Amino acid sequence: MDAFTSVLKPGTKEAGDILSAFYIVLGIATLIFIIVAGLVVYAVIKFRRRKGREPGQLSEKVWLEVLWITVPLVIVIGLFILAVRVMLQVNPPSLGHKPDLTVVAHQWWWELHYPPSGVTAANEIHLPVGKHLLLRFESADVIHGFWVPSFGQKIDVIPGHPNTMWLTITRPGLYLGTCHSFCGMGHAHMGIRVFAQSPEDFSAWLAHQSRPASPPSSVEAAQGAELFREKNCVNCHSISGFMTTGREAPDLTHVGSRTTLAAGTLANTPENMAKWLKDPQAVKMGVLMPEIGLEPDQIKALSAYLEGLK
Ligand code: HEC
Ligand SMILES: [Cu+2]
Repeated sequence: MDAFTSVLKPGTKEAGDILSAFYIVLGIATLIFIIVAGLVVYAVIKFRRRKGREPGQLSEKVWLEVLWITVPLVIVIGLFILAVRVMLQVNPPSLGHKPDLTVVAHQWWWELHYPPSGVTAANEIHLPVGKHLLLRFESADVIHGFWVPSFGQKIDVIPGHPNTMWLTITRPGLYLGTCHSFCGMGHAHMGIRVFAQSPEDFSAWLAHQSRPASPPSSVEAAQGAELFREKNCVNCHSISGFMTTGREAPDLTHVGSRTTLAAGTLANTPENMAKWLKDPQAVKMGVLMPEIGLEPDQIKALSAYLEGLK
């Protein structure tokens, strides 16, 4: 799968528009730099100090004054028109439009809601290619920032002040990003992964996510499910079809289908799941999940249950 990690590799129509505007501005600035620097070098050499010769002096040249006022003015007006056009293209009004995805930032993970289908997920975003989508950003605690470089836009995620972003993804693949506003101890481990899929694949993913969790498929997994209730995991986490009391931690209904754990901190493997459950603080310092104090066989059972939640 293609991976997108740079503003110079745009993956959305909007990011492409922004990058084109950037290149135009860069081109004009480079041209001006070359002209000005060239004239300076020319003047330094041509009019350098020589015995018995003073450099000639110019004053009250009206045509020169008019020239250096109008040329920059025309350039600045041009840039202003360019900027306004790109802003209107990239950021049309979102009032009255329903978001396709609501992202709620938490210390230090992302809660995801797909309002049209009622699906709740966490950390790993799936979106369809080729659709004009509206994303809405909220914060559950402090100021965070949503920054996927190939989407071209940095969005501040501010408590009590939802922000929005429009995007039309043009290329399927994996888009990597991160929280861009320092939000506490776990900030460095608040990664974003966006899987841009064909509309068919996305619909299939969404349909799968909307299903309740599959029941435990082995004796060990059944013990894990029992422990999940006993060890108070349910106070913070929800598993649809099993227990949906917890609201303050990632939804685990389909945790086994994610590629990473704890917002991109670990690859999602049974070993890493066990490492996480043994001591989350050791994996992600400051994390708001306590160390539960589980025995090795309890960790094994819980891992078997959670990894089975595909
Ligand atoms: C006090 C609330 C709390 C309790 C109790 C709790 N967790 Fe968590 N858990 C969290 C938070 C918060 C996170 C998100 C951590 C992060 O990524 O910063 C988390 C993350 C996880 C993840 C990773 C999810 C993902 O999407 O990557 C798993 C798996 C998990 N917890 C399992 C458990 C299990 C099993 C228990 C019970 C033994 C448990 N948790 C108890 C708060 C809690
Ligand atoms: Cu953050």
